[in-house]
Amino acid sequence: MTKPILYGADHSVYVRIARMTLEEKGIDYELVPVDVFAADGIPGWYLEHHPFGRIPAFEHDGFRLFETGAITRYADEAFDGPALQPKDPRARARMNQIIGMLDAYAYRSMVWDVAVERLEKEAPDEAMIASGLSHASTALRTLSSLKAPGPWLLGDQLTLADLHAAPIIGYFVKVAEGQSLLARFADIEDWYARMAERASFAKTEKAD
Ligand SMILES: N[C@@H](CCC(=O)N[C@@H](CS)C(=O)NCC(=O)O)C(=O)O
Repeated sequence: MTKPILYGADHSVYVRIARMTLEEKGIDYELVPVDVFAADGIPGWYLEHHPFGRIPAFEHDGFRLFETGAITRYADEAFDGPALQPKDPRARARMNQIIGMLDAYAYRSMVWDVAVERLEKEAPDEAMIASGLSHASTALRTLSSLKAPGPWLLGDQLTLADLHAAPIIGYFVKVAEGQSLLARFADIEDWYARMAERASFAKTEKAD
């Protein structure tokens, strides 16, 4: 089998989720840079990999995928390495619930409405940041209520839910408001500190 290819940029939260998964599995892969925010638009060739022009996209022996959740589940199931999904149906459903919740309700509010707005805008939209923080608070409270006892979100097994959540929260805590909100959820703050110590997290950290 040939080395899988991941298309994307190292600043992207979703690319980082896929990269952390590949790192945790011990899969050797190639990261092919794609700039979806390029001044002259998304490269035409890339739309054949991802018709919506988002990152990441993935390719393995001619098999192409987009959508991070599909990529990470494939990487877990098609390659050797530690299993990143629980076998128990209820634990697996909980993992999938957390991933779905993060995609639907946490990513936009934490990353775009709060962190990007605060970091990148000359005149940040304070109403957008306040609304983002309110959604982020609900997401963190829910994550805390869904978290199983133990070091990781599902308990003793590190799963795709941990690898999905860490890059989103990692972006959120780039700003002071993110850090203070996270500090109100001690179990999630402790979990995040454990995630931040993992080699897969350090290796995929974008140098500013
Ligand atoms: N549903 C997609 C979301 C991917 C996504 O939104 N990626 C961001 C980067 S973190 C992106 O490509 N943004 C470009 C844009 O919004 O135009 C997935 O799961 O892969």
